[in-house]
Amino acid sequence: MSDAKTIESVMDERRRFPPSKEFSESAHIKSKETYEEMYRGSIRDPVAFWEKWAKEIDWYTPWTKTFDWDPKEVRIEWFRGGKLNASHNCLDRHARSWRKNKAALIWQGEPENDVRTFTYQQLLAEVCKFANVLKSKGVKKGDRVAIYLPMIPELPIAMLACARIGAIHSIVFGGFSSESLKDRIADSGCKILITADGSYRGGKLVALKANGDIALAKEHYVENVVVVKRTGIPVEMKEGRDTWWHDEMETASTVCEPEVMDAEDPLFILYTSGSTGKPKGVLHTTGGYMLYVLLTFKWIFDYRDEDTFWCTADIGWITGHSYIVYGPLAAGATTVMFEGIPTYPQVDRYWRIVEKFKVNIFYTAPTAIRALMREGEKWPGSRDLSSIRLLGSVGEAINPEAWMWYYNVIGGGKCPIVDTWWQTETGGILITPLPGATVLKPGCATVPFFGIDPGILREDATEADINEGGYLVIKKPWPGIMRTVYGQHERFKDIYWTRFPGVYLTGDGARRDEDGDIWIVGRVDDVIKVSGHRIGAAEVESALVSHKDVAEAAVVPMPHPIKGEAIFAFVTLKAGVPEREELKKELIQHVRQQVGPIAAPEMIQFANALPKTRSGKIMRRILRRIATGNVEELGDTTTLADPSVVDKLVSSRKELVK
Ligand code: 7RM
Repeated sequence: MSDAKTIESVMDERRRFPPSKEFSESAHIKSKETYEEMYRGSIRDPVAFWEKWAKEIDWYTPWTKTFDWDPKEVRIEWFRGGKLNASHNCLDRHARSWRKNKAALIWQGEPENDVRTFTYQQLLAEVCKFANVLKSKGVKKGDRVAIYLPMIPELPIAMLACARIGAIHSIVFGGFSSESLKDRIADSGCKILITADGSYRGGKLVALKANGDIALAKEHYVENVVVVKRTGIPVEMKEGRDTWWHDEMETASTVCEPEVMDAEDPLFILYTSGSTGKPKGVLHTTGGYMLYVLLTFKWIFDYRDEDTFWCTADIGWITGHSYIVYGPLAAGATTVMFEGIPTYPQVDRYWRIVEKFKVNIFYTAPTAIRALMREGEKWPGSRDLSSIRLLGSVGEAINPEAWMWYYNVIGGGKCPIVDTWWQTETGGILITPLPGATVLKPGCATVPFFGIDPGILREDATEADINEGGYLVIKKPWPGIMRTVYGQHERFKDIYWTRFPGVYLTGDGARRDEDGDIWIVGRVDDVIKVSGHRIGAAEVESALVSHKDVAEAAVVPMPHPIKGEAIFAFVTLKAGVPEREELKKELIQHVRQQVGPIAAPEMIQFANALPKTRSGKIMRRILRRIATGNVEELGDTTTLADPSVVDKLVSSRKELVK
């Protein structure tokens, strides 16, 4: 559980922001009463609720059983027997309607003049072409396709092409290292890799293809590599394996019938970090996921056909999968996609894009808000943000100060903020305000979405009292929940369904206030959220230990004013290795190479020994407090094998702060 201090500080928050009359009147969900009535219905009879709303999706064949599950084996099935295709739902059905010439995707490249807009019919044509390219490479239904691309239109095109032919995409964020890419390609047995020569990042060029080549130097099943030319940096093309995207697309047909998929056929795998071991391949299936992202998108972002929606996430993370691509396109929306970063060429880049495309709904992360807040009001103040009518936040709890700035400076004091809590595993948003119905509280994720039945449990599985922190669980499966860890169903059961049998364990702590609103307190496991990116302590530790001079490492979060959390590493060197400042730099570099730049430790402290229990378990609770500088409240240290270890760590931590 997080420190009592954090809990107290958010409990002081007494500001309330009810939706305005104008907003509520035109919203999909217009009042608290409507929300509550629909919510109660969805919990009393989830089958009837989801059956009714499943008609928002196009089905080739209707399902025969809406929901079935075996809590013991954790087999979850939604819409058994139902047949559909995700790319048909995102493209064909709109291209056949009045939306055919509506902008589906507006892409803003990092260079200001790189803008590409795809109508629904144009996007469909591109997707069909690439689907045919995949087919020509022998990719079939059920095959895994690795995608390692920057934020360029070819990324959603490749995703939807996979969905069209029933191949399972596994997208690897462009900021991950070749080593991480290699692990992910191997774990899911990908047959083909889609990548680019390089990518732009804050005016610099990053080599992607070269990373791909390193990843493929080891054992794998990859037969083909398709390379998008984005930057023009030189690459090596391996004869017989590597081809250019533009060459392949030149002759590809724009006609490709979508594959008829079962509701429970896999749609994608996305790797995510947990407490232990290597990242897990979170597997999502077709019917339930598509329905869940469509409905959450429509109602939480209160989407109307005339709106332009912009989610600033990278498609390499779940937020981009669900709320740049699948949710918005399933709803027939106009979705904006941005290649660059918020601070390049200047810190007003986001606000320029809002102004340029007249963005109506803007969805970003607290870390970006804090970074831009620091630059002052003059940047947003000199751009016209009046098109915005709704704001969203995701990735970590938003601190009330950032919330107020977002509300007043970006939203002009008139736009609701939806603070959306969810996870890679949940597919879509679970806890969030409904903007026309919910009274907002800065820093509070508020209420469950329809069909979501959360609990906050004590160690002994009883329900926590009002304002008592506990484990956040969800008591029953919803359509968007992951179905398994790819190839490791036992791991899925162990991680999520064993601590409290039969309920989904989120890994987060939460409390419910006197109004019944849910406040997320933070992770209760060893996951660190660095700038909203999810990093497993175990991965960073194993990267550190793989360095020749390191004997042992323990990694914990430390608070950071912009990143939210940063990585603090305690490192024990091998006997005889001197402690040098240079070595710290080398270790940081090593982690960047092994995992990726996002996992680089902020601070390293050398430690002769780490605090351990008599059974040899590292006591992270103590290390967390030391890293935070919170050494007055170290708690009970009597169970340590050698309590003097702690005193040494505390005194050397003090020296670290100059
Ligand atoms: C969407 C995403 C999931 C973890 C989750 C939380 C944290 C996400 C919020 C939040 C407080 C929020 N997927 N988290 N959103 N905490 N308020 N609105 O981030 O798989 O990468 O991370 O992120 O700890 O468990 S994720």
